[in-house]
Amino acid sequence: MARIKSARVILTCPGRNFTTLKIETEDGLTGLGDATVNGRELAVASYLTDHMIPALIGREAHQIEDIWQYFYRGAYWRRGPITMAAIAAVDTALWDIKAKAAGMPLYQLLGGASRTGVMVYGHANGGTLDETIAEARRYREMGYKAIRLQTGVPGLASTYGVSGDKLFYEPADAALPTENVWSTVKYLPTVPRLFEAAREALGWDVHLLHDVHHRLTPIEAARLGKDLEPYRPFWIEDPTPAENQESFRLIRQHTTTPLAVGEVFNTVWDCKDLIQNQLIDYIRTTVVHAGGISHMRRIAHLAELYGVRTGSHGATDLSPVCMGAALHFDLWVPNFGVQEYMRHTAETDAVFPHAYSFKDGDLHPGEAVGHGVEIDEALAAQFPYRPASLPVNRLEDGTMHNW
Ligand code: CS2
Ligand code: MG
Repeated sequence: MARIKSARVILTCPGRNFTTLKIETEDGLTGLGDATVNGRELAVASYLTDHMIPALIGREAHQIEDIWQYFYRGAYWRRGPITMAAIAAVDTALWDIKAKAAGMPLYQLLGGASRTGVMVYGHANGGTLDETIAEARRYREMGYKAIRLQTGVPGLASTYGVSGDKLFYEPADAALPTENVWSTVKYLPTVPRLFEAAREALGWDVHLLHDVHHRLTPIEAARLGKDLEPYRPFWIEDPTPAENQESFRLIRQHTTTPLAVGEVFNTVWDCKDLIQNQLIDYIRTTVVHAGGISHMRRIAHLAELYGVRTGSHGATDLSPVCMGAALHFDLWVPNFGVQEYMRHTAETDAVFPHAYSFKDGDLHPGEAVGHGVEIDEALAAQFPYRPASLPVNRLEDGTMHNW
């Protein structure tokens, strides 16, 4: 028996804001869960502190499923990014505790390793095509087997995924949203040119990916998919906004380029139709945004029935706690595809000491008990929360668009 004695939210900003939940049981075990929603860190902190933790204290920490159901079905206003990140944090912390109580790494508790390592993809980006290809070569030299390519668009001052820092990417760049400008007409021709140059420079023994970041209409996404077919992308991601899951059918009718979606999804209901109709090839839901380990397993099991593989989001704004838990999930899950790996700053890694490590293009969660990530609370306190918002996007004529 391990009654929950305390639970509290730790806000810290070691280079960027993170919301972390720490749960402690009466027998002295502690567990951590990531609750970070980029630009909405305080909302999740409040949902946990004001609406969940009071009902969590005193519960049996080992009853992970019952606690998950209590906070999901018990919330009349259910689902959504804030609610599901808060539930995810509790779920992840409880799995951390249960694995520690069992004296084993979390992946063993889930069912053991299904592979020797977790293939990850890094982010090669640059203001110009040449800069991006040079970055891609650098990632190849670091041993990456999969590389995401994002390049500047001639005529646009900025675009998604092109950053000053090359190993990590933080788009929440101001207290109030900065306004970016977008042009699909200018963007569409750049990606085939980028992939042609990348295949020329890197050859075919490397997976190449691209994130469209929700910015095309379905028929424009179909056009891009067709244009990229000669270069065999591993996937194009978020080709069109996925509120209308049916719109992926139109893309599917025109191209065999693999499709990935789901980093903004927070429950299986957001992707059930996409998976059951085989409209996608990779599901990108994450431990922190999609209800934790417990719900990610449900999504993965549904996906497995339809040949859809996991490809979890792993941006800098998902904390090392999420990355650590995700890697245990990735090592176990039978229908694994790839794990995104945007590195964290040195100060973030210092605040969140972790057991996972990178080698030859793979991450491995390590053999520490639990998910293998801790928090240095004294150091975390030295980085107070700082308001930061994601940008917004407008077309050149001022029309609001998707960022
Ligand atoms: C992106 C993210 O990594 C990705 O695939 O979509 O960088 C996303 O823009 C950020 O996580 C938003 O906070
Ligand atoms: Mg993305």
